[in-house]
Amino acid sequence: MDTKNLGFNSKLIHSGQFHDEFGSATVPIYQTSTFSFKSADHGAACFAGEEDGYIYTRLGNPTINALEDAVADLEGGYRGVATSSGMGAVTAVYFGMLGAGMHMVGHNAMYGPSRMVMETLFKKFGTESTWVDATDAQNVLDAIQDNTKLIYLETPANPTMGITDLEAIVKIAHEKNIPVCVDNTFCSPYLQQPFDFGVDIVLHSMTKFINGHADIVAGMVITKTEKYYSEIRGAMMNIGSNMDPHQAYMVNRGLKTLAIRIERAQESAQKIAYYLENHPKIEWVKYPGLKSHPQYELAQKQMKGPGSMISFELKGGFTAGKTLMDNVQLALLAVSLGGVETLIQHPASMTHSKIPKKSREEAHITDGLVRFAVGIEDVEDIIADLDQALVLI
Ligand code: LCS
Repeated sequence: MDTKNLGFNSKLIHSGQFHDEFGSATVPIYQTSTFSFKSADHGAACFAGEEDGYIYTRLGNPTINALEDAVADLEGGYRGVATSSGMGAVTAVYFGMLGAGMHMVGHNAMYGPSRMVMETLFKKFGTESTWVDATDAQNVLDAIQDNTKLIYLETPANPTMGITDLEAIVKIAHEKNIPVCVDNTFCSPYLQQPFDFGVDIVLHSMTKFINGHADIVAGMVITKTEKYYSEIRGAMMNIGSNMDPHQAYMVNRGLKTLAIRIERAQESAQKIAYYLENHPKIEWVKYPGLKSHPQYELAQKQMKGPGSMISFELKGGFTAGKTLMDNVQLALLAVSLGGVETLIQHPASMTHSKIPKKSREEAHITDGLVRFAVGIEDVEDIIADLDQALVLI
């Protein structure tokens, strides 16, 4: 169906979806590794790209393509490239856009492995990177070199909740013909659409909000136009970081309730952020919906809502944070985010532990920072859980 004039909630249900010859309400799982050709000529034509047709699931599959079309439509992009994980999406962009002798500039606070894979594996093959505090666009400009081929951002950033001015950075980058990629995982297309600000490539760990049920690991890259699409799809197909049809079915199922899940968690997160900000044992809270957030005004302009991720630090630093994490009962002590259940974790010893301490400190990922991913339970229960654990500190 043509979804062009539909609202976002309607697109969530209908974008990319097709119904099979039996009239199935949902996109079926085409659990097949390969597809038979009608004839030898048809097979040759499919390989030559002269005829449409599925060949082999690593290269394309109807269930996976439905999800790619859905997310691309929601982001307002050209086409999507589904991947086996969020890291599969990150590395498909790196492999597709970069090579030996090339350089990229990244935000210094972002999901740990997205930075570490560049500073270790890609460095080994001759790609250089510079990591700066991109919440000040001038730092990005200062880090650009003659061989810079990619600006890579994450906003809000995991786990500092720092917000980057996409419009300002796109302006700087495009003046020098450098494409900008944004990891939109923390917002999903429901809360932020980076293409509206001129960004060229958007990616997601769909393990988080898009799937939303903590039962699947998956990723997606979307390009704004045809440019860069084939390089990134080609990288994904040849590395083999493709999605599986069953995985695609599950994500497509979770996607449909994205808006109502986010609305619910976000409403609770705002209340929890106020509660934490006013608690005598809390040193600081970073949440884009609080006026105390350093980029509050920018968040209002760039995001449709503040989301459901909160970072905070307790008075008493890591020792106090450890007591809190060991004593919450409703919140699960677990990494990941964006699912229906509330999670709490400690980035310095968990998600960002592979980043050297000095780089972590430069990026404001302090040893006492606790990350809280708000789920869709009753907010009174989440606050009561925090309350009983905070008493013990
Ligand atoms: N980008 C962001 C912003 C992420 O938060 C993650 C995972 C990834 C990319 C990678 O996605 P994956 O391969 O795991 O699907 N973030 C995690 C986190 O904060 N805790 O555990 C995983």
